[in-house]
Amino acid sequence: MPPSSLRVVYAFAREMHPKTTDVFIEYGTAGFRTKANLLEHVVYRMGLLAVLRSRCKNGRTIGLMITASHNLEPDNGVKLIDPDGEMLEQSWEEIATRLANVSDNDLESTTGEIIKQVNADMALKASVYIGMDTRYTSPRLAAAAVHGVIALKGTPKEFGIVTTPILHFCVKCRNDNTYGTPTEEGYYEKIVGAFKNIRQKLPVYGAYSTTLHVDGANGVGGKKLNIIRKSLDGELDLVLFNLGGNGGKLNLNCGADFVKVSQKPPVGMELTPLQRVASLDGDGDRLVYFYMDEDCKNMHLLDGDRIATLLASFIMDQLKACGARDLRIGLVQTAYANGASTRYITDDLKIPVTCVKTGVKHLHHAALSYDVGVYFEANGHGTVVYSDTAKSVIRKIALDGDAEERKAAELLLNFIDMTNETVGDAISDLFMVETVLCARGHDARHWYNTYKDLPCRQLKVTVEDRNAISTADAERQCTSPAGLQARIDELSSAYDSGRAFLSSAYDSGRAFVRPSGTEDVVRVYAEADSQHSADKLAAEVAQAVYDMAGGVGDRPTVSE
Ligand code: NG1
Ligand code: ZN
Repeated sequence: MPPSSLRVVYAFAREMHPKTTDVFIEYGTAGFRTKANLLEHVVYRMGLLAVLRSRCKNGRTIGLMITASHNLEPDNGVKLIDPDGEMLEQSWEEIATRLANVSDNDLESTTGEIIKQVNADMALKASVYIGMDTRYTSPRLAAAAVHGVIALKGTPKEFGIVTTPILHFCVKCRNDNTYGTPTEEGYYEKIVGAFKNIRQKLPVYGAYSTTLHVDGANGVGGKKLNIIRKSLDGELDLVLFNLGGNGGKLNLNCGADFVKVSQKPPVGMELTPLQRVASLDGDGDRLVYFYMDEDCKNMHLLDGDRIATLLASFIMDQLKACGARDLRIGLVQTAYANGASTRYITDDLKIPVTCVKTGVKHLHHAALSYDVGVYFEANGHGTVVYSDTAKSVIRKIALDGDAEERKAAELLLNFIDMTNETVGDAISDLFMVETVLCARGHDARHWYNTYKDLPCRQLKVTVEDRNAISTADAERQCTSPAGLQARIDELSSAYDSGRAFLSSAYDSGRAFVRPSGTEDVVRVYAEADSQHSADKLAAEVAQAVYDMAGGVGDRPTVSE
C-alpha cells in the first residue's frame, strides 16, 4: 500500500472517530480501559494496529476484544489478542499507547512511522477477529474497530457478543486448525463436548450433587451458560441467576470480582445453605465459587487459589495413575495468592510454585515452562497449559498403557480438550472444577476443608500519580517512594501471620502495595492471623500510602 493511501486513516478518524479528549491513556494489564465515552478513537486506532500486527505475523489472524471485564457499566475497554490466542506481545504495548494518544492531525504520519518501525509488509493480507461484551456502549466501539481494520485494508470478522475467552479460542483455532474450529459452536463442541464425554463415564456418588447455582454477573458468561445448559443432558443442572434481566446491572454488587473483594455473596440470588455457587465476571474470564453455611449467615469463598490447588492435585493424581511420572507439573501464582495456599501446594502437594507479577500474561508465560502449568490469580483468572511433550506422552499411554493407565490417560485427554489453554476461561474452568468434584464425590465443604485460608483484605488508595509507586520481586517489595517499604515492614511486624509453621521469616503479617494497571488507584493487600488484624494492617498500610505517595480525596477506610 503506497503511503498516500494512509490519508483514509486520517479521513476516517476526523469524520467518524475523532479524538475528543486530551486525557492520556495507557495500554495496561488488560489493554485500554476507561469511561466508554473516551474510547471511540482509541478503539478505531486499535483496529489499525491489529491490521499491522497481523501483517507482521505474516497475515495470521489477530483478535480485538471490546470489554472492561469486571468494571461497572459506564466503563469499557479494548485489548488485542496475538495469533496463538495469547495477550498482545509486551513490546507492542508501547506502540499501542503511542497510537492511541497521538492527535488526529498526526495520526497519518504516526501510522506511517509505526509501519516502518515494525516493518509491516503492507502488501500482505490482514485478518482481525472482533468480539464484544454485553455493554450498551460495545456495538458502537466494535463499529469503530471495524472501520480501523478497513482503513488499512484488513479483513474484519465480527463475532458479536462473546466471552473474552471464546474470542481467544477462535483466534487460536483460526491460526492452528489442530486446536479446533474457529466459531462459537466450535468452542461448545470442543469444551462442552469433552465435559460430557468425561461425565458420562463418571458415576455421581458421595457428597457431590449435580446442581450448581451460577451468578452470571449480568454479563455475557451467564448468557452463554444459558445456551450451554440446554445441551448438558442432565450431567450438570445449572440454575442461573444474574443473567442481565430484571434491571440487574453488569457487575454491580455481583460477579466474581465483587464476591472475591467484598467477601460477600452477590445480590440477585436465592441463597440456599451449603449450595455450591459459581460466580463469573462480566466478560466470562474469571471464576470463583462460594457456599453459605447452614444458617446462610457466613459465606465461604473458594477463589482462584482454591481452583488452582484443586485442579493441580487432580491432574497430578491422573499423571501418576497413567504412569507419566516424568512430566513436570508446576503452579504459578501472584503475590495476591493466599499464603496458606502456597504452603499447601508446596508442603502437602509437593508441587513447585513460581510467583510472578500481576497480569495474566506473566502467569501464562511462566506456566509454559512446565509440562503441565497450572496458573491462577487469586481473583479467579487462570487455566492450565500443556506442553507438546505432555500431550504426546499422554496420547501414547492412551494407546499403549495397561488398562488402568489407559483409563487415566483417556480421562486426561478429555480434560485437556475441556481446557481453554489460550487464557483463563470461567466456563472451561467451571467444567473442570465440576469434573474434579464429581470424580472425588466431594461437595463444596470437602473442597473448602483441604486447607484453611489466612484472613486477608484488599483496599484501594487514590493518589496524585499512581506510578510514583514502583515495585520489585514480583511486586512484593516497594522500591519507591523511599521509605514506604520500611514502613510496610514495620507495620506488618506488629502482627502475627498465622504462618509460623513456615519459618521465622513468615512470622509477621504480610502486606504489599502496587499501582493498578486497570484503575487509577494503588492497591493494598494485607494478610494476618485474624480478619480483624488483616483489616487493620490493610488500613494502616493504606494510610502510609496516602501519606507518603501523595494521597488525594477521602482518606482510606476499610470498607471497599
Ligand atoms: P490491576 O487493576 O492491575 O490490579 C486487575 C487484577 C489483575 C488482572 C487485571 C485484568 C487484582 C488484584 N488485579 O489488575 O489480577 O486480572 O485486573 O483484568 O485482582
Ligand atoms: Zn474478565
